[in-house]
This record gives sequence, structure tokens and C-alpha cells, in this order.
Amino acid sequence: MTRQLTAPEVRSATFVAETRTFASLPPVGPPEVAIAGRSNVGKSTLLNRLAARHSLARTSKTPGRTRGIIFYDLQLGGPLGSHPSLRLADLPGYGYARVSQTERASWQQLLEGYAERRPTLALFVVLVDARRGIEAEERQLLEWLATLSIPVRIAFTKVDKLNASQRGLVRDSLRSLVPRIATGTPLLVSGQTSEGIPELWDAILRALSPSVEARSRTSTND
Ligand SMILES: Nc1nc2c(ncn2[C@@H]2O[C@H](COP(=O)(O)OP(=O)(O)O)[C@@H](O)[C@H]2O)c(=O)[nH]1
Ligand SMILES: [Mg+2]
Repeated sequence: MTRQLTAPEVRSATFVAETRTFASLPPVGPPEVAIAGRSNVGKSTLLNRLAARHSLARTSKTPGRTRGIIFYDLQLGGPLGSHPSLRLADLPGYGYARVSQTERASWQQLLEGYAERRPTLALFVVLVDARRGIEAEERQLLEWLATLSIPVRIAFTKVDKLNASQRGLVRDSLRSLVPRIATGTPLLVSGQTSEGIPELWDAILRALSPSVEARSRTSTND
């Protein structure tokens, strides 16, 4: 029995704010989904895919472009409209060597304050490059998130770059690597081909409202 998942219609997607300090975070609004991961992993590309917009978030071949947290509000339509709005947060990438210690410290402070004290934060999506796997930075991030009571989902991205046997290896490695620190099955996604986007949307909508969403997502194909 396979459930047919589809991404919800995104009626509107708008930039809210870019903030570089905890003190200047925008006032709380809709539930927030944070997209985290090292610099260049594909956060902005994935965010554009989720929003079904080509250039809402700026993507870049140059690592380390995003200096603060960038917020976008989405209005959803269609049958999933029981949760019509949510906010996506494009987090600053870590693991970028060519920034000063001072800058790194200020990112860290912003990120920690946000994760620990944002009341509307509903889900942390941690993006991991499928070809690199979970390295020290990801492990550290996941272990820290596990100490907070925030739902976390791991999404391995750029899977379009993997061949069939490499995909098999990623899946195998996930079983041993992830269970201790993450909740939910890791997703395989691509911002390039949109593979896994309906599954990621499903995870997001469930995190926003687990019980209601589980009922409304029962597909006619069951
Ligand atoms: N092949 C492939 N390239 C991707 C994917 N996602 C992002 N990229 C590329 O990776 C680079 C960094 O993407 P970006 O979204 O700016 O990463 P960010 O720094 O995490 O926001 C860009 O050149 C993207 O085109 C993906 O799923 N597949
Ligand atoms: Mg980016």
C-alpha cells in the first residue's frame, strides 16, 4: 500500500526579513520550519523548491553568502489548507572556513538563540550532502538539537548526483548512523530534480500539526 504524496499548492511566497542578531528577529507569526546545513549544501535551492518559486531565495556557487536568518512566509491552498500559512527560515550555513572567528561567533549566537528560544519553531530540517554524509559538524548539530525539544528531520540532498549503487550505500549508512540522534526516517531529496519534495512537504505538514494532518493526508490511492 503506497501513499501518493503531493506537494501542496503554494498560493504566495514572500520575503519577510533578514536578521543577523537574536534581538532583531521578526515578531513571531506562523509556525516556522528552519532549514539548516553547511554552506553550499543546497538550503536556498531546496527552499525555492518547497515554495515552487525560481528565485525567492538567492542561491549561490560561492559558499558563505547567507549571513543571517532569512524568513519567508508561505500561504498554502488546496485540500491541505487547514494550515494555510507557515514561515520558512533559511539559516546561515556553518562549516565555512573563510570567515573570521568574530563572524562565526555571531552566527553561533544567533543560531543558538533562535533554536533555543523561538516559540513558533516547529521543525528543524537538517540538510546533509548525500555524497559527504554526516560529518563532525552535522553530528554536533544533531546532538545539540537532540538536547532541545525541537522535532528534527534529516534530509540528504543532491541525490540527483548519486547513481543507483551509491543510493544503496547512502540508505545502508543511514540505518546505522542516524537512529540515535534523529527522529523520523531520513529523506532523500534533490533541489535540482524535486525528488523527495512531496515527502519533505508531508514531514513539514505533519510537524505543524501531527494529528489533524495525519487524518487529512489519507490519500484516495490507499
Ligand atoms: N546537483 C544538485 N545541485 C544542487 C542541489 N541543490 C543545490 N545545488 C547547487 O549547489 C550550490 C549551492 O546551493 P545553495 O542552495 O545556494 O546552497 P546553500 O548555501 O545551502 O543555500 C548551487 O550551485 C546549487 O545550484 C541539488 O539538489 N542537486
Ligand atoms: Mg543559501
